[in-house]
Amino acid sequence: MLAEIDALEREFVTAIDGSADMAALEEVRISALGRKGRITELLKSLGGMSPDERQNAGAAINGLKQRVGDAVAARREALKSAELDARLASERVDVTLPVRPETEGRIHPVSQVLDELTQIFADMGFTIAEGPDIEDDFHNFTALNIPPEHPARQMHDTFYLPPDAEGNRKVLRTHTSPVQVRTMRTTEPPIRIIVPGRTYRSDSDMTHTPMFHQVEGLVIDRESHMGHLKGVLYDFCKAFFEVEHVKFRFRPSYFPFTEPSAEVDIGCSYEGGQIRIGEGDDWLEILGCGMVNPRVLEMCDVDPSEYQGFAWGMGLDRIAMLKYGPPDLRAFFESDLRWLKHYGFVPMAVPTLAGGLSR
Ligand code: 2NL
Repeated sequence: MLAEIDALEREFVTAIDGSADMAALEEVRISALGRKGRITELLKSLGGMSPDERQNAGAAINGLKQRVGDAVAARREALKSAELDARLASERVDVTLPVRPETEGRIHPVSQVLDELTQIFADMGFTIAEGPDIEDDFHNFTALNIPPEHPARQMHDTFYLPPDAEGNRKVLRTHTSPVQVRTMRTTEPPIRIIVPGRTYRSDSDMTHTPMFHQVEGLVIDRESHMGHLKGVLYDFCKAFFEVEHVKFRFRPSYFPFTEPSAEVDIGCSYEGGQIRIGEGDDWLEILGCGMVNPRVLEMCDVDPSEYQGFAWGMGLDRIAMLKYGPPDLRAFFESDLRWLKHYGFVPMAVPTLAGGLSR
């Protein structure tokens, strides 16, 4: 009897360890421990034995049942982990492979142009600054030398929020300049920042949307002057329009926050309905700029006897239209997927100065 049990154990353990998968293992388990299995039959045979025989054989058969059961459980764990390893190996993704070009999503022209500007100005040593869309009167107007009677303050241009308990009305910022105000009031010069963001004015037609995007720049240092301003903007124009030379002029202008102020025009021509940037007999206005008004410096806690600086501002949507050609500004914000498919950019084609901005 005991020899028979030993032989049975060797037979089952060999079969269990040799089972190649879960189904084979289950077959072996049923043939040993199932309702009609050989170990189960052995246990049934205990009924026909004498009490002495039964005590010895019972202990031996139960020991066999226990060890065969343990062997099945151990083999099951081993098969499971081998199965998982095989699945992990078959599902491995090589993230270093090049991306397939046929992706569906597109980068909006405004985002593309913003990424290009970021590359250009980061290369010149500027950092990006951002601030809240909802501003108070001081940061949006007063600190920028825009007096209470100035037309930009009137209801028809500015979106006002309902008044608070003290009767103060916050505004949706009408330009990104309040971010420069906040930076000057909290940062020790030298300051070199680019400020992109959403801006809001109550205006809507072919070339105006109530929400639009601006990029402003600010430099504050001890001896920053108009020559630096012109150099920065000239280099920006060449990099952005991806040309070797740009016809470029400063035209005197007026802004309350700069003195003196200028607008920048670049040369252009129209050939067969297509605009060419950088040369030609026509002029195109692309941005406004100037030396920061000393009164603005004072209101921003910068000492005008120690520091001076320059600033500029431009419409991001407008230069996106110029460079990439969508004709109607309103379509920019209609989320029409056919429009985005036509004017948008493939996500993995990230603009860099070395690799080309828009290739
Ligand atoms: C335009 C002209 C401009 C500025 C923006 C600025 C900001 C501070 C101080 C001084 Cl905090 N200036 N910004 C300066 C000149 C022009 O924008 O045509 N924008 C669309």
